[in-house]
Amino acid sequence: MSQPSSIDLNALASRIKQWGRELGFQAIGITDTDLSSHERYLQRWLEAGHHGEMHYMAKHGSKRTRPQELVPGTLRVISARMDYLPPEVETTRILGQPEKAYVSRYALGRDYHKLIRKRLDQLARQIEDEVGQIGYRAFVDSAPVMERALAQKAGLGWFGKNAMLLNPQAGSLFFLGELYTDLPLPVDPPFEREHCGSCSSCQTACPTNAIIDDKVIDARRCISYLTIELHGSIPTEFRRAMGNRVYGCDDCQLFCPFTRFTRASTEPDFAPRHDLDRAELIDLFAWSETEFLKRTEGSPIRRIGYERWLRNLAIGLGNAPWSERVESALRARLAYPSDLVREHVRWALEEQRTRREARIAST
Ligand code: B12
Ligand code: SF4
Ligand code: SF4
Repeated sequence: MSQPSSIDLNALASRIKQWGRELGFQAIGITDTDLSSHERYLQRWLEAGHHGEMHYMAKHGSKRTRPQELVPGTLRVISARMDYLPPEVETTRILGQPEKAYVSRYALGRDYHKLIRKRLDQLARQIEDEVGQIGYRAFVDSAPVMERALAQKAGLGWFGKNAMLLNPQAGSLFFLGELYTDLPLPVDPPFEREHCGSCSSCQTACPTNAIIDDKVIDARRCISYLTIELHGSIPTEFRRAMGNRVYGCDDCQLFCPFTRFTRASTEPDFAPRHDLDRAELIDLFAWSETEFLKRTEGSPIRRIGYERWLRNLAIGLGNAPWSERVESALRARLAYPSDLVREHVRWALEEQRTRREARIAST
């Protein structure tokens, strides 16, 4: 850092928040780097194996909870929130239409990582225009950073029982991103008040009972993990409960009373592409690999690859109401050259067969 010593850091902090809003962030907070109280929660979670196959969660040791070990010289973290729910997109109604695919509402449009990192870099450059060169690094999601803990400390919201960071005026359908910086900015007060009270709607709503304690998710049970992070076979015990959720899951947010305060995002990048907010399972299952690659270009969905896409959709179709069309779409994939896909297709056909027989028996 090589800034003049005469900078008014209080005025700069206010301007950073103003610039942040102009760049499309809905909230900006500033905090220090002390995450010692969160270290033990993370440790406990890892020791219990709740991270499943996400080895990257354990790999970086204390770098995750000690920002200065990740980026030497870091003094402050500027935490930023960006809302993502596009306007006029259905949520729970699609969950109630089992022939449709439910794709997590954060994943309907273009990937958020690049967009948010770019905006954070722009924010850093605006700061540099004002004060000269600073040390900084922008993060969003993928780095060993405790994003929710930093956001809570920076005053952006509280940890709900569903482990999400919630804001009383905006719910939780937002992304978080950070700028680590060596600027000694004044810090904001942490968000101390917890608004959950006696509510436990998220725990009741979770289809797979993944919220095993207040603020604690066993990722191995979470549909988000099962559909996005897990590489192999999805344990059969969760398949029926997954319903039509084929990429991520939003239930613990959709059934949260604070979600009604969600503000729609007008970011064009988050607008749904290829009707992913309302597509039929059967139509997505018919995509060829080339179509999948083309249609998910620039989308977060692409990272799971075609095989896992078919795996997830096969479960959705197994849970769909019986129909000749669904059965024949599944049968057409019985010879697909992947054990993983074939195994899920066989399971789905068995579910469809049971439903067909029950239908015949009742007529
Ligand atoms: C690993 C991960 C996952 C895993 C594990 C989830 C989990 N709960 O850890 C899986 C794949 C399941 C997942 C799912 C989702 N994720 Co995710 N995920 C992450 C990631 C990469 C790390 C999270 C982490 O550190 N987990 C470890 C645990 C121990 O930390 P934690 O859950 O935050 O838990 C804290 C609290 O439990 C707290 N705590 C525990 N007890 C107590 C007690 C008290 C008194 C207090 C104060 C605190 C406290 O301490 C813990 C440590 O700080 C972050 C990005 C990042 N780098 O931070 C995104 C992130 C958390 N995910 C995000 C999103 C959007 C999702 C999904 C909604 C996606 C979807 N629709 O499918 C779901 C939601 C699931 C849920 N209810 O958490 C957003 C959350 C935004 C927000 N508003 O909170 C993040 C921040 C990414 C981003 N940049 O926007 N995710
Ligand atoms: S994302 Fe879905 S499966 Fe995961 S904890 Fe929330 S409701 Fe449960
Ligand atoms: S559903 Fe209720 S308990 Fe869960 S996070 Fe929302 S307010 Fe808190």
